[in-house]
Amino acid sequence: MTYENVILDKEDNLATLYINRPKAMNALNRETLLDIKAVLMDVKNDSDVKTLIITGSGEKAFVAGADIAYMHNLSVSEARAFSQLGQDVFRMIELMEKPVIAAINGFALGGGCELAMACDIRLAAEHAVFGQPEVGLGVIPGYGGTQRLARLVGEGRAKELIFTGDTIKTPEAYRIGLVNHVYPGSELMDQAKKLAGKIARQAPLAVGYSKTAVGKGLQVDIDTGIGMESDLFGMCFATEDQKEGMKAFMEKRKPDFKTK
Ligand code: CO8
Repeated sequence: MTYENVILDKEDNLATLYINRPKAMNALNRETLLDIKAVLMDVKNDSDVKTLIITGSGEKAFVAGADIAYMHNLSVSEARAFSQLGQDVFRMIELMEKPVIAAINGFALGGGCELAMACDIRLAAEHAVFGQPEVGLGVIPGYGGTQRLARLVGEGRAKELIFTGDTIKTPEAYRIGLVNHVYPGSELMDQAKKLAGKIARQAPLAVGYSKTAVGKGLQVDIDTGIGMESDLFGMCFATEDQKEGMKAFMEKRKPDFKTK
């Protein structure tokens, strides 16, 4: 299937989603969000795909935010619906039981920073720029930024970034824990693929259950969280991968996981 605003590339067990609106610095309009949603459904249902990388086309922008030209005349109810659409699409990333890596190749502002934050792991090019500049446009982050930024970097830092609209470069984003790793721009995709490959060699269901345990666990109290963890741990013992993984250890060989 071809999309107007994104490119989906599949190679072996890896899918790569490029946000592709070069004229608008890959800004997100309604159509782009719907394209992303369609790609997420595709990836979720494709048992051959183990990992998804999300990045921006070109070298300048990951995503420079929600599309301001599209938003500027929205009514209250239209703005709310546009916010909810982005929130729903980004939540699909978090709820999908496959790891999603953001390869942040340039500007990640507003909705772009929010998209990156919805991913499981963030790798950034040295030249990338992050921020939630919405208050300078008379609005607030609307794709989950007020919630995820505080969870990732802490309340004080999140409030300062959001209240000032300041942008930060990759080294500072790394320092405050917004990104996991920093690479020269020319190495970013290779490193993202390397990481995806490393994850793809693990037991797929176990990786998916881990994502669920961490993600859902962060939203509940510790006792509920560890209860959920033991349920999921038990469920692993109903999988072929657990049998193969432990048998391979006993036989001093590499496991050959068959689950898709
Ligand atoms: N929306 C629409 N068009 C954009 C956007 C954007 N977010 N960002 C860049 N563009 C367009 C520019 O208008 C320009 O178009 P044209 O060539 O037709 O004039 C083209 O991309 C290239 O941009 P610049 O010439 O500005 O390139 P620079 O290298 O000089 O600057 C920047 C790059 C710094 C990224 C600059 O473009 C910029 O500041 N962009 C806006 C960043 C921003 O404010 N993002 C936040 C938007 S608000 C948001 O994301 C809210 C999310 C929640 C929404 C909730 C739903 C209601």
